[in-house]
Amino acid sequence: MKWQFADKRLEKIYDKVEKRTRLSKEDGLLLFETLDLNGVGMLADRVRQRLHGKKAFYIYNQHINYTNICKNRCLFCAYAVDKDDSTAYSWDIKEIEKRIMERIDEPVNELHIVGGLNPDLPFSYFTDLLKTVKRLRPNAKIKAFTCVEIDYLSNLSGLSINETIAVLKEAGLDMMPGGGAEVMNERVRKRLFPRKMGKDRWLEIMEAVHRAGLPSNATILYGHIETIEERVDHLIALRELQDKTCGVETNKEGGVGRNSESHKIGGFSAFIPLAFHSTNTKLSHIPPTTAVDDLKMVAISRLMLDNFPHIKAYWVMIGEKLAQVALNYGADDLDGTIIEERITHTAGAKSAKGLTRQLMEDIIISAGFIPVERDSFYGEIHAKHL
Ligand code: V47
Ligand code: SF4
Repeated sequence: MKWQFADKRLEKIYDKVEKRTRLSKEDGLLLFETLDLNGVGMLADRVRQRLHGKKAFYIYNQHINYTNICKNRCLFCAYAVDKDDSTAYSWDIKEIEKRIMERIDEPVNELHIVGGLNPDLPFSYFTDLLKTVKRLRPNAKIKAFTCVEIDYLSNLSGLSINETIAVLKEAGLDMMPGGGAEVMNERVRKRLFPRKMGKDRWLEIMEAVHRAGLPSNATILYGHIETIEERVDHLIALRELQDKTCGVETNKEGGVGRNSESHKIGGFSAFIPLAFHSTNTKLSHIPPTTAVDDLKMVAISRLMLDNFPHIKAYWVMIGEKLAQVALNYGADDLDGTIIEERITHTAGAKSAKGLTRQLMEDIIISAGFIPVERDSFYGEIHAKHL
């Protein structure tokens, strides 16, 4: 029986989804405007089930936020401070080594490493950091540095973007996280992150990263001053870049749920909507996102990003409970077990600091899905069949 939409306008999107026709900007706007949340969720779930069936992925990972000193001082960021702030820190290589060794007996598969732009750190710090982590954790993958850090490191070293990526890759960089794009729009950038790069530069660096054979993720920071149209434009810009690098051989070892093949779907692996948390920021008057907005953002990302293999429900930002529900609204990945996430928790996130593997699997199983522990390239490590 065909789904009965509360908002009949969604029927034309249903037809497109069934025929695998790409959704337009107008479709994206309608999906945000409609109050028929379950209708939007059902559409996203059809795509999600087509791609991944009942599988829900997660990774055993560790976050390393090496410094909170940052010269950019974006208005939405609670994490960054000035050098002379009482909470300022910058971990030297010995400290990084200590943090890795503290958890060396755990089966960590991925190190997620990002930090502020701290002018006191020389370029050699970053290559030493990668080499040290690789030496201590040779079997784990290193997902590190946003486009903002790559741009900064290129300026710091005097190397071109391509040369910078090559040097970092040689030192151990395996893939890049999705941060730094925020909302790719000049109006929003000028008001919230004027010192940070704009859309064209972010896309240019991501393209270079993909062409160098490194996969990456992409994100959107939503729930502040951005309009619905700006969200849709952001998604379409990412979709276009993914189309553009389709055919470029990014060496994803495991590929998208496959083994030992390079894949041909473009360099983005996963898209992660990041819900804005305003506590301790210069935008503390902005209320938290609602559950409806969080679920719609996940579902519409799944529908608009037809060339992205994975959509993450980032439990750190939307909480474990809503992330569980999001598995029915288009998400197929809950990110990681994570210990010591700092960026969102400094901005008031109430979610746990980390999840055990057992808790992660319980969350997935009780939502009716099959937990699949994965590596950074979505190679399956362990699937718990029900
Ligand atoms: O770019 C900063 C965001 C991002 C706040 O690729 C905030 O797997 C909410 O990119 N409220 C960094 N968000 C985090 C990131 C990420 C996270 C998880 C997984 C992956 C991945 C990437 O955090 C920044 C910015 O958009 N952010 N401040 C805040 N107050
Ligand atoms: Fe610095 Fe990143 Fe925070 Fe902006 S979001 S102030 S670049 S750490």
